[in-house]
Amino acid sequence: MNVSNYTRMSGKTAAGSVEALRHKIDQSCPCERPDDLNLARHLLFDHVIAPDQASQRAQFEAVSRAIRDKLVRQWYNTEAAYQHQNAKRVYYLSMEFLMGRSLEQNILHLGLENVVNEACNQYGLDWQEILAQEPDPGLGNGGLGRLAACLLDSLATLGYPAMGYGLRYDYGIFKQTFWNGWQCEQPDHWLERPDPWEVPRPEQAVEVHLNCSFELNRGQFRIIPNQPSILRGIPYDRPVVGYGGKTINTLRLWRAAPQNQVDFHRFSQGDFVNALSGSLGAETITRFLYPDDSTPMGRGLRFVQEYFLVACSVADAIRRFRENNNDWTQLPEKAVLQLNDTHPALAVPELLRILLDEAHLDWDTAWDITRRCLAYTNHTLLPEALEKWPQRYLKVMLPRQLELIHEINRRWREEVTARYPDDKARFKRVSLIEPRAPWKVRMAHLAIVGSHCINGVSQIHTDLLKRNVVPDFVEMLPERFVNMTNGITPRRWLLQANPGLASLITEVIGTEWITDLAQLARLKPMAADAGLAEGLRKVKDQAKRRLVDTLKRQHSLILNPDSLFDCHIKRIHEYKRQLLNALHIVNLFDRLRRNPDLDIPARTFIFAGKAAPSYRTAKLIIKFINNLGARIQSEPGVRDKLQVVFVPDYNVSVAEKILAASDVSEQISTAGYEASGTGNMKFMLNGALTIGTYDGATIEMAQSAGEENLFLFGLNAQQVAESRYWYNPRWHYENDQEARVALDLIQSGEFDGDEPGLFHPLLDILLHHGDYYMHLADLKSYMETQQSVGDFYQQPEAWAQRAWLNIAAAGPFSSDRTVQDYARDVWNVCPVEVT
Ligand code: 26Q
Repeated sequence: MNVSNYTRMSGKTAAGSVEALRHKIDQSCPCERPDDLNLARHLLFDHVIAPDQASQRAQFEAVSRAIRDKLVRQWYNTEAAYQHQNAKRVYYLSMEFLMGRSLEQNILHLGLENVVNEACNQYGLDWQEILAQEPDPGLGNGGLGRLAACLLDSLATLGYPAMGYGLRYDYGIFKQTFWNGWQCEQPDHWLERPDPWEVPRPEQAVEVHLNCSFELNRGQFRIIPNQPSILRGIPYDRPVVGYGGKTINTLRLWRAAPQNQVDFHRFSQGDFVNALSGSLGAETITRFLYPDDSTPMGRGLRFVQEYFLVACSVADAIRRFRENNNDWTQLPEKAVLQLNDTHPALAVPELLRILLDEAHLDWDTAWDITRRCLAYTNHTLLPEALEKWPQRYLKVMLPRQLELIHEINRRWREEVTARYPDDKARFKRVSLIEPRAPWKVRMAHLAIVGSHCINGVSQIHTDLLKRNVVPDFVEMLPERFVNMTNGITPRRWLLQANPGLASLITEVIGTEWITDLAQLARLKPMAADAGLAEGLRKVKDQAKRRLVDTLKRQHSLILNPDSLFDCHIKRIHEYKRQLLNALHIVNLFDRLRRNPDLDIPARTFIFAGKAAPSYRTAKLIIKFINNLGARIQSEPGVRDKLQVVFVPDYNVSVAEKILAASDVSEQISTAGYEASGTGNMKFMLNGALTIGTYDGATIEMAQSAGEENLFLFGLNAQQVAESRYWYNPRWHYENDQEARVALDLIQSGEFDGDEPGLFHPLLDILLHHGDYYMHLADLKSYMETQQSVGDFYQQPEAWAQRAWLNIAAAGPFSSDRTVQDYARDVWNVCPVEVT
């Protein structure tokens, strides 16, 4: 095997494999020469401007429209093939989709990078700048939304007839900036300029019936009971291009609009402003994405959003079914709706309502069809995150659906009573409605009873879900519970995010890994190869320098590219323990200040992630990390060895840049609290080594790579649960030097800047309020393990070998594998050949 010369990186050499799959598209829509792209035509006709005068934004739109032209025919063919074969379809219902930018991905998936390159040269376009013009659609909070995007990518790449259903929020997740180290939130008006990818389809609008109306009066969203109204859901379609461009599926996002734009009575009386108030109320429904963990304020609107998604999507799926079928009992053979968490759980009463009231089926038939069409994925065990909606919301807005929920509950509890006649406590536990005022509907119970399949997202999560959260349901319906470990798409997270490493891998094992990630296992026997070690070192080094340049240009952050990049990038939450990482850094600061000659490798700690606007502790943790970074920067003996940066406004595009440059991946959640994680997999695939706890899918990564090839530490989930009763953080303060050093330094005001006592709430959490997430219990073993990480980094060959062993073991964490598991065990669907 020739493993020499890994160093000459030629960008995306993997494109060769797409070439073969392109011939069909080329026949009808040739795209071999730059002129075939018709860039100038788009600039002239869409923007009425000459190429040399167009702004970069206009250039971005023109290139995107030109690329869209190249995919529409196959997009159309895909739908035609599904129609023609009357194929069973997967509908993925999600309140969130974090798709990332589209232009580069679509070019890559269509194999058009050479043509686009030439076109850019011809017109003198700055490619990187054009790519940067595209807003990163932030239609999600984090893992759940990104998982939806990875699954859609795999569904299209594998040729499954699938569609994503979501909401077209005018405003995505807020933009994050820092002011004096504090998180500030800015609105994300991502649709301010026309989006070249979306296709509005007003002719396919659906009606949503509610028993109330909405009004926007002096900025207040109001629900007016007993005034039935009809909303319009207008679909906006976005192409989901499978790798190779054969299958192009659709992400359909709904926008809310009023049925009647104006109140004609008011209008004719000259009250023009108020004549529009109802219409503004309707449009408010898809105005913005709710941030995770937000305050109860305005939650009623979130409920309406959830129903709106469900009503539009179920109606749309059923209309499509009815176009080719007239036997309602065939619905489960033709459609399966996957519920991404309980957010779309109202699909249960909604589908049942249609089958009863519109198809006029009897209860047993309608209920059987409903259950066989629906499946539910759980993403969290945190009790505060399990959705419950006040029954009065349903009473006011959806009385018929509430009636159905009561009947579902009655029948379900009858089944439970039949099996456990005297178990009153169980009867209360399994109810779909909390058995006390204010009578909330338990959405997880509704989703479980209404689905034929319920899954967790990693083995440990599924086990804990079954054992601790819904054991009564598992006893009654054991066969419905399955595990579907999450995955990530290797196209975006390796091929696109890390072209250097992608090319290196392709030079060694060819391009097959792009659509069959298990091929990476072929790298295992070569993991100790000196040429490969050198190759990895070089691509990492280049990626680090690229990140350093970007952060300098965009945020004036100055990083040392020759240091170890230790990355903790994810939403800020106490269970994810950014604070544990910070306590380690405080200790390093202390040690280096005492002894600047300490023999440890220079380290840059890179944080990124947003805190929910109402989550005060999370925001204080951000402020603490920023102050810590600033304090270290001001200490001459320390700053050459240690650096802390917080990269603002974490999103998919930022993740792509950081991952490629990472050496160490922080996956240090309190064991038992991270359902799966998917960032952990992205790091593994990009050749970073993991320091982590026995939690989520990190456990499965360790099983795949060999536990000795990760740096695992700390209490496991069982130990966390068992020690809760007697855990005493004070004991650690009194007995562990690491805890004492860190807490004393924070207490001393070392990091307070000019705001004394600023971080007392963090000390309170750790020392006086019981340290719920057990930072202090794990600090000692975390620090010891971090010491081994640092020592090991001093042996570059051994480090590279271990990184390769991790890459070689990443195959099972492809979302292609996840999708195939769902297709076989949950959806019972097959791929469809598109010609
Ligand atoms: C609920 C009600 C009102 C407003 C917001 C929400 C809300 C929104 C988003 C609740 C939860 C979420 C997101 C949860 C999430 O991202 N969970 C993550 O899912 C990943 C994919 O399965 C897992 O890998 C992560 O472990 C899990 O934390």
